[in-house]
Amino acid sequence: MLMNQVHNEWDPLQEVIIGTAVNARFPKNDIAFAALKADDASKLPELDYSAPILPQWLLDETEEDLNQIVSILESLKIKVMRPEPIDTTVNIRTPHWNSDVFFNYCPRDILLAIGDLIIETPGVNRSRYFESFSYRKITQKYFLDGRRWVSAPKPQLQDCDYDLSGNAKIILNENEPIFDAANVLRAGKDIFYLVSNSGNYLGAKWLQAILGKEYTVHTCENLYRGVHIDSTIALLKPGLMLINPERVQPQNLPEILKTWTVIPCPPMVIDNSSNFPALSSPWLGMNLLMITPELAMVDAKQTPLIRILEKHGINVIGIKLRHARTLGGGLHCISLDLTRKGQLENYF
Ligand code: DAV
Repeated sequence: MLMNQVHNEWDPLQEVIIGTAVNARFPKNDIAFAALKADDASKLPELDYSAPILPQWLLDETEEDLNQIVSILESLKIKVMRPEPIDTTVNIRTPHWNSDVFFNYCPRDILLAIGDLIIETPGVNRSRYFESFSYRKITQKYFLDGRRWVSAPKPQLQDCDYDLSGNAKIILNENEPIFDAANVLRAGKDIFYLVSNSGNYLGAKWLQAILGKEYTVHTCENLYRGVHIDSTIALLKPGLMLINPERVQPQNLPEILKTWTVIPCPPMVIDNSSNFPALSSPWLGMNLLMITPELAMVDAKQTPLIRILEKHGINVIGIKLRHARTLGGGLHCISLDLTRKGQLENYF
């Protein structure tokens, strides 16, 4: 029996990467940076993307919160790894473009772990082109320990890959596979892939080809055209999921998911104590991390959500991540579960 794998979003968590806020700053010339913003970002205060972008106190508070999350996970006997901080002062270039560099706060976007396979995904942002390098000590170690490790074909991310006219259904053209790992949710042999500004159809096709016949990649369409799936659907345990009621209705829910019990996420508690601008929508509050099928880690201020989870038999560890919305990542984003105890199963 193969150990050392991860098959879904909920089996007992054993090993996880937690991102870092060290050196965080926003890129100024990433053509698709807007794709990182929530789809309803127009309703949010505009960030001033000219330097100096993020005050040091905000990064320090975030690192403090991340370290606290790490301590809690470690107290639960979960192994936690951190990436190497990125030098975000450099410029990167390919034959087609140059870009400044994003920070590695969200491992969820960069690496996709399915079964014994770790995939460096063909991400949407130029500024994140080499972000997987900051995880290489970790991925190399997992490779030596028996995991399979691949990098998707590097997308060229040329200007023609994006349709920024505002008229397109999503900003990505279909010239080559492009997707962030956070467009994907895992449920054993069934994999859910959001088609959105951070994932095109060719990306789903590539993922299906790499995973092979044992898996089915289900594309989720017309749910949310913004970035990533994890503030839209959260799979909690077999048969139970949390959905964003503003984005998901019975008619756009993938057919196969209709067999599961749906918890509509209650309205989010919005914390106005920091009036710093936000990269994410308020729905980032439903971006949670399952520790076991009976235990979730959730933003502590989301008390209505916590009460509903408890009603469904899920205990909650409340945590603090004060600048989650500013930095564009909640608990699911800032974590990458590499190992969960369990087998590959069929849940549908
Ligand atoms: O709703 O703002 C955030 C998703 C981050 N992974 C939103 C999308």
